[in-house]
Amino acid sequence: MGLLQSINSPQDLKKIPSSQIPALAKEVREFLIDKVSKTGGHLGPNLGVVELTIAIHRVFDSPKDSIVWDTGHQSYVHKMFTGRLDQFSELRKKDGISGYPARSESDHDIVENSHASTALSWADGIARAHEQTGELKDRHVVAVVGDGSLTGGMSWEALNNIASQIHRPLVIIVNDNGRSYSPTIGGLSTHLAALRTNDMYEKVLDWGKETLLKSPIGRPVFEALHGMKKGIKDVLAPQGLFEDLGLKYLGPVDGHDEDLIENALQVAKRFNGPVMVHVITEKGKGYTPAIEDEAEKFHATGVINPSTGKPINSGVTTWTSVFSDELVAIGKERNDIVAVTAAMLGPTGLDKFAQQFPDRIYDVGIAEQHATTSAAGMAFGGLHPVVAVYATFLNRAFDQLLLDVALHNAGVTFVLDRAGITGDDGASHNGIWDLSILQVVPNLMLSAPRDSATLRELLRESVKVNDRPTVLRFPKGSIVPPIPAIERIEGVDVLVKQGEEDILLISIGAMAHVAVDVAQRLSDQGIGVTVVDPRWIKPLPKYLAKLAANHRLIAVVEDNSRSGGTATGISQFLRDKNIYTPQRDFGIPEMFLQHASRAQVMSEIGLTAQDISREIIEAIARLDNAMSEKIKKN
Ligand SMILES: Cc1ncc(C[n+]2csc(CCOP(=O)(O)OP(=O)(O)O)c2C)c(N)n1
Repeated sequence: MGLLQSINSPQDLKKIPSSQIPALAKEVREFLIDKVSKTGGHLGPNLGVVELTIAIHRVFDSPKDSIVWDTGHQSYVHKMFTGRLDQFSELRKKDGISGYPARSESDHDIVENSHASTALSWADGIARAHEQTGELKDRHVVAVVGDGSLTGGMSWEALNNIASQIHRPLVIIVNDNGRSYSPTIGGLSTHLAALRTNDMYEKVLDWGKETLLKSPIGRPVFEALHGMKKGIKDVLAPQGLFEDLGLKYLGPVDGHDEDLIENALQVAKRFNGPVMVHVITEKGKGYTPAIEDEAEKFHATGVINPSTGKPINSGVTTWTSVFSDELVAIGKERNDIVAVTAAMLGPTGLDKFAQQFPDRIYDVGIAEQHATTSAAGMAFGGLHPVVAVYATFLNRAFDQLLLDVALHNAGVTFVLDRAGITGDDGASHNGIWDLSILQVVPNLMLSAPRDSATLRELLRESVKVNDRPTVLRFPKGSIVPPIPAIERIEGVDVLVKQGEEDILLISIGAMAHVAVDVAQRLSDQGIGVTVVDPRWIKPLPKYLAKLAANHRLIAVVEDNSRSGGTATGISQFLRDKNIYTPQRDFGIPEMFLQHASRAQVMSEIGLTAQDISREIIEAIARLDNAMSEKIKKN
């Protein structure tokens, strides 16, 4: 690892002779495979951007120049060249480096948001700021956006703005590997493919590289040729969408030929306006198991055996796989069920549905807003769409859910995977806001299954509702062992009933196993406890009010922000019924959670059975004291 170890900053990288770049790229790939196979992470995307990242840091001057990575999952190589090489053993671990750019780690990192399609807006804003402060000529702004992230609506809103300011320099690098997780879909990807597969154009590039770069005057001539490409391109491929928008288009450039990319970026850097450099890369480049993985090219992986690419912990049943199988079963019974994904067919478990019903699956690209409103249209047309997204990405589509789906009483089922604390992907990947934002949506029905049986059951109940939206949320990872109810009363599952009616523990979804553990600890202390799972948490079952009135203290346990979540909904529901039983809310404090394992985060914020039972015991002791004081006074 000689070359790589010698690089602590972009300045060091600039000193490496061009002839040694292929050897450096090889070292980077070996390093990535070695480290990411042990920690898990976005291996495929990073293997694809090795030469691109090298070229960016050799041509531009970060952090004076701003480099904005869209989504940020492909920033590992950037981290390696900006002083964090020795921290990769702790990638995505508590107190280790994040899997995304992080301002706390480096001045070279700008955008921490792991939600896609924001880079162009960020870059536009930074360039506007440079213009205001008079730094536009000295400080370049570079946005790196994947062809997948380019399908998101925000990218197009930004392009519309960027293209209208032809005097404002801004370099947009489209990292086109033809894929999001799976192949990118839609008209844009067809357009990129048309640009990409222009043989004659490639030949021009090859000729440029082979002949011109070898001669002493070759480089300037070659760069001029790049500048001329528009003309060539227009002749060969008249569908110049980006040029029609007003952007200078450069490319396509072979994204694994560092020399060529450097050249294109030099031209782009000197161009005095917005310019798009179209770079063609291969996801998983240099790693056979990734190349052979037709489904996702190792987009994101867990811990794997580096030589085979096989997962170390395989074969567990996940919440996702239970949903996946049940939806296929439902699909066989009902032709009106269709499924919608925003570029996440495999991760949401819709791949099985797609295989079984290829005509009833819609991959809309990274377009959660469009997915939601389009689903409203499908419901209007007589279908029952099931929109499967990660809980955190539903944030994007709140307005569409509120006003296109709920206002129109559309029978759409949203399935929110990765709800609650997801842990190692850091702040923006946690699904801890859905129960709060959904509380305010009129007509909406919301449920949270606690195990596989309730997941299947609630999914079936959800898709039966055709006159309003239903939402089902469950967490990441392997499913918990079954937690059977002792009885179901008026829709409420009673999970534990021990001793007097002291504590009513209302457990939301997958927190049931924690609630049952808390109950055991309380009853060990002689405190009576009833644990219930309301199953439907919006609207709340009326029977909950009856139970609340009969207990001395209510405790709500949920895997969501404490602000505005289910606990807030429950206390309002009870007050409206004139029930004033004291209530304690256990959930996630209103904060952004740093990356760590789920268990570490839970323990840090006090969402463990031990913490919760201790607080309940203290609360009931205080109530008892207050009561005995009152008795004494009388
Ligand atoms: C709003 C949003 N939806 C979904 C995702 C999940 N996601 C992460 S990366 C990715 C694919 C990105 O594709 P692309 O931009 O082409 O980058 P590549 O991984 O191919 O380099 C998706 C869908 C996300 N990060 N943000």
